[in-house]
Amino acid sequence: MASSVTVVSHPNIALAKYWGKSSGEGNIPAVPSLSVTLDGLATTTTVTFDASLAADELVLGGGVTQGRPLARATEMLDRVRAAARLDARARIVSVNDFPTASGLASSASGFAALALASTRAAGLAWTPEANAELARRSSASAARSLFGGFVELDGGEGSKGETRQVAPADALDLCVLVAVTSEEAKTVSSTEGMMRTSRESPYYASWLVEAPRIHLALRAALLAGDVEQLGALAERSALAMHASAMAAGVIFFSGATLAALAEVHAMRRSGVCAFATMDAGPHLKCLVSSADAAAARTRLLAVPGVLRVLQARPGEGAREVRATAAPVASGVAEVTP
Ligand code: 2P0
Repeated sequence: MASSVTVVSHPNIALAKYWGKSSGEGNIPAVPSLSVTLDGLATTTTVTFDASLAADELVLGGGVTQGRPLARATEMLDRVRAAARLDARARIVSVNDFPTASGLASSASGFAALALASTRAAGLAWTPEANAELARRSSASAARSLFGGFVELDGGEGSKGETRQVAPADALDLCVLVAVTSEEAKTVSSTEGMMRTSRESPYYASWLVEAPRIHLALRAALLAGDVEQLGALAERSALAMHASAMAAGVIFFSGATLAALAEVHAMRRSGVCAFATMDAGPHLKCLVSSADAAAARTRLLAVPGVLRVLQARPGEGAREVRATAAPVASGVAEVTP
């Protein structure tokens, strides 16, 4: 029996960052993190278990993909097959409508979609928490994209790495502007970057102390509806994470990232409540209220090296959608949300 499930999921942006892993099994973060799941950018993934396949197949963005991406997908599917007592291999067809592997959290939405689509296609009726646990083992930030709105992922020695929604998408009037500064794939993966940071950075120990404090304060700002405080803490988290990584030679910023950051600071000096956050890539995400979004977008677009600016708001978690047609060889599934 070939059973096919299509899921749409969105990237999430960490406001309080995860950087570093706990010792031990399960890919549990060394620090707690808190993110916002975005609308506007989407991954659509169809998983079909098919007994006639000799091996798992991965079609990413219309191209047959092997090597490390396929191996990571198979690793997740093997867990699903073991839980469902299923032998069949699977065909995975996935498309992103935003740049892949460039620090725009494509692994987060990708593994969130794959977790939900593969457990459903295997006939497992898992809770979002169980799917988040599966996703976390492949990519910790992916656990957060199973949920919508503002989402927390536990971390630290002794933590089980559980994930939960802290506030729904409409809890804050927040707009996320993604200043895209490169269409290239990044050169250092997040996993490698954080391993190098934990081994080589003289400031990693300080990060482990500071990150949980920022997380707690940011969580309180979120629950109090204080956008300005939340933005300020998000920027502090990003700068602390990057400072500790940079001291190990792990540098994700480009000249355009710094120019965009300077523009965000100029916005603040001119009275606009705008804050910046940066992940494992050269793009900058600007946090503003919806009233300031249009003006902030225009200012970011004028920064040399900013190629385009995507606009997103807090959105929904990963969800199954009805595919109106079977995935075709081009890798594009027609989807009716
Ligand atoms: C985050 N990042 O909290 C942080 C901030 C990037 C910078 O989580 O090793 O792909 O697969 O668990 O989840 C990106 O790292 O890392 C990430 P793995 P992941 O969003």
